[in-house]
Amino acid sequence: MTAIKIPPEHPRAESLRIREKLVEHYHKGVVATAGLIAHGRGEAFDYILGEKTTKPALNAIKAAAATLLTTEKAVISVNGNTAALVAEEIVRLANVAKAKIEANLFYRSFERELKIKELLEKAGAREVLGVSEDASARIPELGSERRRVDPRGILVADVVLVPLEDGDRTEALVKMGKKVIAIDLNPLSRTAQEATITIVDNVVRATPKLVETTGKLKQDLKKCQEILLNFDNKENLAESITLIKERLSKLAEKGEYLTLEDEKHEF
Ligand code: PTJ
Repeated sequence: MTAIKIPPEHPRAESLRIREKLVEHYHKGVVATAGLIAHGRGEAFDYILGEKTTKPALNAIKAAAATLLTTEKAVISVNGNTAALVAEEIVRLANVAKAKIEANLFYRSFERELKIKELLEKAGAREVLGVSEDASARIPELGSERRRVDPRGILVADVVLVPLEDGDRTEALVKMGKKVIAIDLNPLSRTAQEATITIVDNVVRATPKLVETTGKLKQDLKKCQEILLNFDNKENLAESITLIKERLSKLAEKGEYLTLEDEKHEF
């Protein structure tokens, strides 16, 4: 499979580059077939959101960073799409937040687990939990393959970061008393609605921002507590949905095609 050459001046160059990365990792066996479909769904929401990190997303990123820094056992759950798009940022986040990394797949196969582990190790990860028989524990009341977790990782975590997740596991993890930080472009998804903190943003933009914010807040635990005291996930999600509504109304009022590039909206 030959990768296409994306002209840098193409108005959708960045979006095409992300697609190509996923397709490339699909052919390498990292991304599940359904991962390509999931990305398309994400792209649609991203387009509507203006392909920018919005104010509510930034607030959620701050709350996520504060949570990672004020909890004892943080675990970053990595699936195929996340590994393909942001492996290096995941490793940086794990280092700055002192979090563990665990592979956890919906479409689980030993081959994919291994490929994701290799990819993360190549990006600098010292340890990747949850591979093969290491995933020997089970999340109660969960039917999917995501129920299989590492007893040193997700099972005993007090906070789990779940980029691009399905709703069932988020619900199950919350039921187990864990805090769940979701990164999901769809503010209406069950994951978004059930998580403790929902970052409605593209994992490609949100993860580096989360690394940066965690680094900045690291020395200021008082500030972390203040951020958490003032954060309400339901209110923040409602703000994301309102932004979508307002943006669509604005575009409809203009009555003409408006590209993301020439739009001057303030988030
Ligand atoms: O690698 P596996 O086997 O664990 O499978 C991973 C997928 C993503 C296929 C699996 O978890 C799945 O089927 O997920 P869903 O139920 O399709 O949900 C994915 C969610 O992520 C949807 O709400 C999408 O809108 C959202 N999404 C897709 N791409 C991005 C995204 N959110 C943030 N950034 C993205 N790039």
